[in-house]
Amino acid sequence: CKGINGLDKVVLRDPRGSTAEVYLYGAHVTSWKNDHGEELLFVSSKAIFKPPKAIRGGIPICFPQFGNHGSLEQHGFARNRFWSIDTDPPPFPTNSKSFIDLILKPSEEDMQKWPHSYEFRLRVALGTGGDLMLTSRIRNTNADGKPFTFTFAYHTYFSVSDISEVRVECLETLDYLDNLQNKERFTEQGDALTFESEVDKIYLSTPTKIAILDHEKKRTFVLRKDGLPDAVVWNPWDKKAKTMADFGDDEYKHMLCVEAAVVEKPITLKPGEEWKGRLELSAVPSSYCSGQ
Ligand code: TA6
Repeated sequence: CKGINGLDKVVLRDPRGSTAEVYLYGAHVTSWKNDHGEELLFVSSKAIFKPPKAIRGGIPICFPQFGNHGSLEQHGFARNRFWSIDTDPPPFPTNSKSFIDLILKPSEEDMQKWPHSYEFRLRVALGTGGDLMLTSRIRNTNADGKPFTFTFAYHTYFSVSDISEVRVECLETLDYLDNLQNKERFTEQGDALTFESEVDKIYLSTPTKIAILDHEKKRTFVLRKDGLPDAVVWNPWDKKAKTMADFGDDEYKHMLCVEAAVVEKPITLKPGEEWKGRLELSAVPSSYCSGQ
């Protein structure tokens, strides 16, 4: 169906009532609601749904480059391209009742910037418990025998009631690169992460499960990931928020990015090889012990 500015989008509905919406532009998930109809992702009220600008919020797909770690535009070009619905995907079993398969192949223009051919298949699926599952399958289809190397992130914006009441668990004691200090490497001290200023850290070799506790909403987001060893934690806070035209001055209080990613050790694929990166998001009552 048609979304904002007439952009095509797909709406997924689970029989229990949870929903998700994904725009073909950027294969960009912009909404994930639980079975009470509560929106769990953050999208800025000033988001610009107009190519070639990336939509501010939801789950931007960062490929073939995360951040400015390379020669391409920030976060690569996949989030700024029109994807197609993959009507004939290779067999890929799922127990989801509601999912969509999208595919991106390089345009001539993209081949100028990144001279490789690939098939990037993204499956967005709603699980029976209202979980949101994203699976990326990226295959090198270079005819010239050339391998290629990429970095990647699901740049997920979570909706939170008050950033100063949010904790992130499972990243304690890990090393991270601090984007605010020249990407220098540090070690996280002891306790769960809390937020009182701008943060932009790439945690390295993180566990497969990360928990985001929203105290006020009595809700815990749980990220489960596979093939995505790193996790980026970002909140622009007040000063940086004011510099972003597509982001409200106060919106930093109601969002947190925790991004399942591959940054420290880029992926190299030979022709014919395929990489898979899976992210499963769930939102559970906060009595949930994130240690489970
Ligand atoms: O994921 C954190 C980050 O790399 C920050 O440095 C900040 O630039 C953010 O992504 C947003 O990037 P964007 O290009 O979407 O404005």
